[in-house]
Amino acid sequence: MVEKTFVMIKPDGVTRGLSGEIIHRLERKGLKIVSTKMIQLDEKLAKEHYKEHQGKEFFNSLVEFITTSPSLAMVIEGEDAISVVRTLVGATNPKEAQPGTIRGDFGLKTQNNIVHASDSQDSAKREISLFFDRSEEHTSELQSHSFISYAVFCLKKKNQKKSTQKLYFFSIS
Ligand code: 3AN
Repeated sequence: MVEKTFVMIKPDGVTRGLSGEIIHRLERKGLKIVSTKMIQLDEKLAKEHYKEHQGKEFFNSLVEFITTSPSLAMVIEGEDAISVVRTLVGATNPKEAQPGTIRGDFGLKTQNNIVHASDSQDSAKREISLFFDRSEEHTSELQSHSFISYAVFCLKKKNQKKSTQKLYFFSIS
């Protein structure tokens, strides 16, 4: 099933210059970025985002860390995107995360574990609406359709100048 999930490269991932590497891994897998923004979480948004951890001993320090500098928030779309992205991200504790996963390859600390990814359909829905307005939500299908329409329009225009008309078909995965 095609799903949308919320992914956020946290302040440590952004400041260490890992955003490109992380996006590269997601895109190479076949997932699409359908919304994105750089955002510095304020305390209110951080507490809301991590509300399931309210009361835990690491909560205040987690809120402090996540609000220190900007994060890169994204909506990622694809087949079973929620579980696929969780697999690519790896275990919460980077020391235990498998090599080949983002946390397994780039992290050592549980709190500063580089990237957040929704863990269920309910959290994905909640987190996407927390960070993005409806007007900022796109779908990969629309991206492809718009691009194909534009490409066909350009080719038709080009071919109008010639006496023979050719039809080109594009396939975009
Ligand atoms: P995940 O991000 O793998 O879904 P959660 O939801 O258990 O893990 O935790 C949310 C975030 O809280 C983690 N990404 C990490 O930054 C922080 N965190 C979780 N457990 C701890 C811990 N024991 N000590 C410090 N920070 C933690």
